[in-house]
Amino acid sequence: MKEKIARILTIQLVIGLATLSMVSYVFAEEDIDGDGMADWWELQYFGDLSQEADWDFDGDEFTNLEEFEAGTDPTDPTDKPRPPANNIY
Ligand SMILES: [Ca+2]
Ligand SMILES: [Ca+2]
Ligand SMILES: [Ca+2]
Repeated sequence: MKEKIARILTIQLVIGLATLSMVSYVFAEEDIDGDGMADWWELQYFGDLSQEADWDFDGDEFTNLEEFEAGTDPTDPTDKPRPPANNIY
């Protein structure tokens, strides 16, 4: 009888951890200052939420929002979004 109870508790714990992971994911999408850039991303690169979406922190001519959407480093001018496909030809 005790073994059965122990197993049930283990399963509930695993379910609980999975639920916690989902909550963390939602938090990662959070955008408290409403500038379209996820706050974790702003904190990772700038250390705070003071940067605006249309600013160009590293001066590579791509806005912070464009770099966020492209997944490039907004503090590194050599890491920037690829030019539009029609410029290749
Ligand atoms: Ca934000
Ligand atoms: Ca930039
Ligand atoms: Ca950049």
